[in-house]
Amino acid sequence: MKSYYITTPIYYVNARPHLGHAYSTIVADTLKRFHKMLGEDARMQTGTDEHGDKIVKAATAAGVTPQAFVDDISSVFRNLWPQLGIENDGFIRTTDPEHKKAVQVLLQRLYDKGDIYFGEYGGHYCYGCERFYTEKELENGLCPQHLTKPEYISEKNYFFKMSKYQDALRQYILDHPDFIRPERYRNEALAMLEGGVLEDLCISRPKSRLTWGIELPFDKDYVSYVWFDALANYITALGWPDNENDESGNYRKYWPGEHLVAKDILKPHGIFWPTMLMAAGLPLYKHLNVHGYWLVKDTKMSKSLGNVVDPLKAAEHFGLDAFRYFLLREMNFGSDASYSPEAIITRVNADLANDLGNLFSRVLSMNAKYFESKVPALGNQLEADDILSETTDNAAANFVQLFGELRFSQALDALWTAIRAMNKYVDEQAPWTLAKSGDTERLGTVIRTLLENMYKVAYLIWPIMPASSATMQAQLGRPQGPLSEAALNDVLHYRMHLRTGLEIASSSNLFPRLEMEKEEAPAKPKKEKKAPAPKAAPAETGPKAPIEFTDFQKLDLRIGTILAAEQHPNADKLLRFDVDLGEEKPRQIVSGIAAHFKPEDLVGRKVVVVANLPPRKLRGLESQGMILTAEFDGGLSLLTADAPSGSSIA
Ligand code: ME8
Repeated sequence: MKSYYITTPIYYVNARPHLGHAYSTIVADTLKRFHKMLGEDARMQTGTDEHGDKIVKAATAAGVTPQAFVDDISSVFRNLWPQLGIENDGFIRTTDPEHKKAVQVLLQRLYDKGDIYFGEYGGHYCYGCERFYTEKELENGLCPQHLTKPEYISEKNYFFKMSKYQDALRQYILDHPDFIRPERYRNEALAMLEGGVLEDLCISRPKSRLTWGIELPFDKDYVSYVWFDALANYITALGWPDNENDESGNYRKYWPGEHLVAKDILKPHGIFWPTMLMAAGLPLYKHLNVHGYWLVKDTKMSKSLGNVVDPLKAAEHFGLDAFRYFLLREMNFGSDASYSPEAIITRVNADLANDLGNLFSRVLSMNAKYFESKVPALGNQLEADDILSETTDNAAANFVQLFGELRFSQALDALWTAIRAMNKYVDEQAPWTLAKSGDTERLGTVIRTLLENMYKVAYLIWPIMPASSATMQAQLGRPQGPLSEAALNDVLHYRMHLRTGLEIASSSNLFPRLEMEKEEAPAKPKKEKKAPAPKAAPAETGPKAPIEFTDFQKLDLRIGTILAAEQHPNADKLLRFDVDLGEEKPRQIVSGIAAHFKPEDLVGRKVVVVANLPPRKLRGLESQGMILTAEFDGGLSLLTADAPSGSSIA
């Protein structure tokens, strides 16, 4: 069985998890799930980076020991991941005793080989980055990351001969064009290797300055540089070095693996780590996959700006699967993306509530109405049915290809071409008209074609939205499909997956529309205060001012027949109707009459509709007209006339 190993950065425990950490970890989870779907033995690894100055400083500020501090925050990370639907197979801490021992073996191996030497070094040290900067690397004398003035430190330290591997690494990157991807980061890494001789890497800190680290096995007065310790996690987590030659161990099974990082840590992963692996005589990772930064409303997330996004709160507020979908769909992998409540609400309402959710809701409720919720048989197929299935098959194949290339946004967009085509097919095939004309065989074929195509989407969306995928599959009468190469091939290449006659869900409310809350809405420019307008008489009671006949003529009043009626998914007081006005397609009308009527009693009723009002959204559903009613003593009656649908009223 092919294996697949994906890692996230191990996060510093000096800060609580935020949106950026959640993004990398959710992406790693979806990749692991995707590779499981391909039938591979997939493993995902995350963890926490717990040594170094930064952590000591944070612990001191919190008034606790470094150990107590790291135990606390590490468990916040560990406990967060399952709540975001993440199934990590391992969680490594750099304070784990096995990791510490393994790092010492790695250090000793490089030392014995002569790749680590002792020397004097003076440099500009940034405590935030925990690294030395050369004069050239500083920007106006400041650390380019933190914009703070580094401290000039001169001391004796151990160095890793990184320069020795410079040419070999450069050649390796040239020979393996997708070793670091997307391409812009490969070019950045190459530029680092081509801009003169690479400096050797200072891999120790004297204990006189820092004790919170892994002691060097060859000099007890020094601890390891935090990055040297941290990078090794990717193999120590697999049980290296004890199982280096053990065919059945995790190291041989999963290494070399795939790394996922953001652009901030390209250098350690693109330069330090592969040269360390070369020196240790170990295979290099397969790919370094580098993503961009999440900005919040186009601004860098930072504690001081108070705009740090708590991923758990966001997932709870918007729905976990909706949040996961948004992150993968919105960010073009490799580029920066902007997070805001408006962006997530717009995306979720358009793609999930309107497109996917609405498709499931309307098809399942039609199937309930016309076939008592049983999967109808497929009759003779027409060209339109074949075109739809072909569109879905192409979309599914594109989705799999693009997702494998980490082009998540494009992959989802490809899958959505199928969802949009299905909604269009519903409108064009107009099952309600087939039902009216009694063409049950054609009606069954249309609904069955839809259900089969919907199943493919439900199955394929699992890596991104595992819970919703399971619900959708169950709604179609197939509990969570198996994950194997054969199962995926079935979904991609066969068109029939459901059982004729099986009773399936009669309704679906997967993704309720999100409403913008006051604090989420963009600030409106303040309006000039106007003098209060004279109060109009209350509309319902008092007589209204006379109007011109030409005003009355502006009204387009028509007779409509209610074809379908149901409760509005997001509002108790509203009903949603499909009303035939004699036009090509029925109109969707939303009306606030739920307190007075049961939806099922209204199907088939003739009503009077104001047909030329502009469409209006009512709790997320578009209303394309207004049904007229007469009010009396708290009761309500529908205006009606015995005339065919579409007759105009004059
Ligand atoms: O660098 N957008 O840890 P760290 C997207 N311990 N991703 C973001 C992000 C943002 N705005 N902010 C952070 C470290 N990330 C080291 C790693 S690995 C051997 C050692 C994510 O806590 C992204 O994955 O600073 C980034 O690379 C990582 O968090 C940095 O996490």
